[in-house]
Amino acid sequence: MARLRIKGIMGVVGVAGLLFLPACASGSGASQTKPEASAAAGPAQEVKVDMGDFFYAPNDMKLKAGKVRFTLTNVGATAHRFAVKGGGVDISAKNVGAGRGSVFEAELAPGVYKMSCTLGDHEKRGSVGTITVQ
Ligand SMILES: [Cu+2]
Repeated sequence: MARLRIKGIMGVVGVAGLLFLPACASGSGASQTKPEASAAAGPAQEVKVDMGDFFYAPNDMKLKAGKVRFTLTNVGATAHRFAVKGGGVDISAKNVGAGRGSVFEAELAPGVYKMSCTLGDHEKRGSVGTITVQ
């Protein structure tokens, strides 16, 4: 019985230690942030976009200014592309084949952007949407 009780206390201490260590580490890391790293202050926003024939889902998104990581999934039967245009920004991910995925990162300032597939006439057929960054 005595041994069991000691083990129980040790277990609690062990868990508390595990919880405390990561919190402490992240706190000191933030205070030591270098100027070059501050551009990516905080984690990138994660956005998932399904690209289909011919649509984007979602096709109207609202994001916060800063780094955005678009996780693209081509749910269509033909290749698609993800391009972001507006406010001096004109960037594009590489073509994503049917059934494939891709990750595309962009640094976006406040403004309204058009996201579209610039392959063929896909935009006209519906592969287009709006990104509003605040
Ligand atoms: Cu397309």
